[in-house]
Amino acid sequence: MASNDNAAQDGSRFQLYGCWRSTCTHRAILALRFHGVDCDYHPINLTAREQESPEFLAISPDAQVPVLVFGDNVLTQSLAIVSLIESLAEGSPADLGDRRLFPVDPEAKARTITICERVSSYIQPMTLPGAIRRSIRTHFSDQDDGTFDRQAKGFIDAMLISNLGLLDAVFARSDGPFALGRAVSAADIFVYPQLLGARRLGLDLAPFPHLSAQAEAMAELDFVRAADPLALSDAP
Ligand SMILES: N[C@@H](CCC(=O)N[C@@H](CS)C(=O)NCC(=O)O)C(=O)O
Repeated sequence: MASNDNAAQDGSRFQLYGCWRSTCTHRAILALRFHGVDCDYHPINLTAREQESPEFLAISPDAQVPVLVFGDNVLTQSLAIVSLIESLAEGSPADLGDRRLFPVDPEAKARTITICERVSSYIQPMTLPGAIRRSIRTHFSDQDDGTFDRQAKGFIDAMLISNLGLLDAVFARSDGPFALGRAVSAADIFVYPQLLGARRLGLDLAPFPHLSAQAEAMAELDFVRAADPLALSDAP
């Protein structure tokens, strides 16, 4: 596991284990950049199954990224990581004001988490053909004539299209390019990496005009540029 060392600016020290093509890692980096926090980035090569190596399993037995280590704490699950980053920023001397990923208003906060959940539960798992293919094959199939891969791709595309359609309808009700309007929230940092991932899978986003507008608006923001996964040390 290689390491890319950057000193934390606020005196904290975060170790982030991730992978350039992991949308969940991208969420964590977006949250760190949003709050202007740096980290030491440790790339885990998912293609080489480095997440299953004894060294990585000793850090996190979940065999998944992202993993955020700070002090004695080892955190998995990007929603928990994003929430922790915001809570720690809240505790720092600077007043967050409106610059929050999770709105203070309870109803807006719940809507934010609803969108994060749709991405986490119904979309992101579908964009991991490697993990899905491996586990379905292990349990149900020993065929390798290409039928399985064609069926898996059809299933993945159908799930993606229906869930992106549901999200597009949510964004259609917003009065700005972002999920909740003109200010970025955690919902946006969950949705944006998925849109990049869907494009990588060859999916046309044109049928989702509100999501396309969000992707364009996000790409213009400084903190999003600073979190570009293609700038990570393990990116191709
Ligand atoms: N719900 C978890 C999902 C984590 C996850 O699925 N990570 C992927 C990369 S995005 C992974 O590590 N996959 C390992 C594999 O493909 O074996 C989160 O939000 O952090």
